[in-house]
Amino acid sequence: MEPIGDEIAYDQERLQQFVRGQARAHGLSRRSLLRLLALATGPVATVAASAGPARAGTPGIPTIVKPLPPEVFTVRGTNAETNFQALAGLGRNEPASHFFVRNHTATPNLDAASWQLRVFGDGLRGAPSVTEAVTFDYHDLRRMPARTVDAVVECAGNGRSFYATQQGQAVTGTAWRLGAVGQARWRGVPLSTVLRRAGITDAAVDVMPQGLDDEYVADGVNLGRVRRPLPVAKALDDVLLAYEMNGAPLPPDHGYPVRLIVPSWVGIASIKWVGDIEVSTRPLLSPWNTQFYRLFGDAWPGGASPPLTTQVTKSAFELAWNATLRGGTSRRVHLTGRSWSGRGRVTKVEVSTDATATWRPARLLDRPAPDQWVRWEYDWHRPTLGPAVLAARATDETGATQPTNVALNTQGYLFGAVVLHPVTVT
Ligand SMILES: Nc1nc2c(c(=O)[nH]1)N[C@H]1C(S)=C(S)[C@@H](COP(=O)(O)O)O[C@H]1N2
Ligand SMILES: [Mo]
Repeated sequence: MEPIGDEIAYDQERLQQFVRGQARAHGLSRRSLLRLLALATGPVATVAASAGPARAGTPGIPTIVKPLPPEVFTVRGTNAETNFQALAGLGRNEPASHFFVRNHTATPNLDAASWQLRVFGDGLRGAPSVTEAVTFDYHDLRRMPARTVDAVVECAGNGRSFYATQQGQAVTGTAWRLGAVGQARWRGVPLSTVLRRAGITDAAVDVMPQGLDDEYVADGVNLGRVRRPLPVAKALDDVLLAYEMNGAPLPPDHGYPVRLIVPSWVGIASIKWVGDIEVSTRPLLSPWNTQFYRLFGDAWPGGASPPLTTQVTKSAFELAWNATLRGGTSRRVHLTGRSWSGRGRVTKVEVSTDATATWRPARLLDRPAPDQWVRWEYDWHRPTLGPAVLAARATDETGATQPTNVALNTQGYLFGAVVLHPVTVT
């Protein structure tokens, strides 16, 4: 960074601090400040004057708005992974301050007052084109009957790094440990209500929500805005157009003003910052259900799996990686963690303190519920001092449990195997 005498560099730094929540604007809204900064500076102007997204990869322009303290988050490119030890002692729903962020580009600066949802396509009565779309504004949604759900959102790539570290397999994508998952209380309007009011017909088969964040460029190819089709059966079932997270308006990073919440499905289905929804009588395609979010590899000889839907069963200790645990004097270590599954309620969790050689039941601290994780605890008695490998294994109501290995897929999705967690007891 240039010295502060350089006005442009200074204003860029100021903007960064403001966006990180480290600076105050003294009564100015963030929007107004961005406008002022746009007038004051050249390079920032293109970003700010559009009231649109900062472009990912622009040096010095953060892609996530909320503070990312290192105790809580591990930053991975444009994304932030929740450190599981930061969830210890928190409720079943976690605060937005701790919720992981997965951004393809950057959190856009949107305004609920001017926001509109445009619904269009040949699956609606009258087949309105995108320019003739049925529109809803923020207050229209707020006036409709609301529903509240406690639900996990999890990235399909959560656990991806363990393909390399446990199975010796190279995969592409963000090298998450287990913290690309979170649970919150979401409130909003059932997507079915909006689709019915927009005039969905029996001929509709797919619904494609699209985000208002910047277009996503991968390997030099512009793939357009983030969007992914949902079959009508799911769209009319339990999907929410959410405008609240834990009783407050959605924070910018989590989709303000309105996002989809698609319970139990891979996180990419839960499109943030939704701006339009196409309703189609033919199946729709986007890169997010063709080249991404399917399983590719030798285990799928025909080409690829169908587009991913539900998440697999997983477990995580609320411990740092290579944590040091004090077990010396009390001869007992209290372990806690969380387990979840997209296929049904988690009904059983077992813990191993000897690298999966033996397993003992953990005690569930929450009543098993669909779309939610359960917290659990385990007392490790008389631990031997020195290094140890912990493991946790959950089983859901369908009987789906966590294997020791999973078949490789080249993009490293759905790592549901038991994770070996190294610790040291002192
Ligand atoms: N518009 C838009 N929606 C999006 C994304 C995105 O980059 N842009 N990321 C998706 C992915 S891959 C995941 S895992 C979830 C993450 O939601 P969160 O950032 O609120 O945790 O949002 C999904 N919705
Ligand atoms: Mo994701």
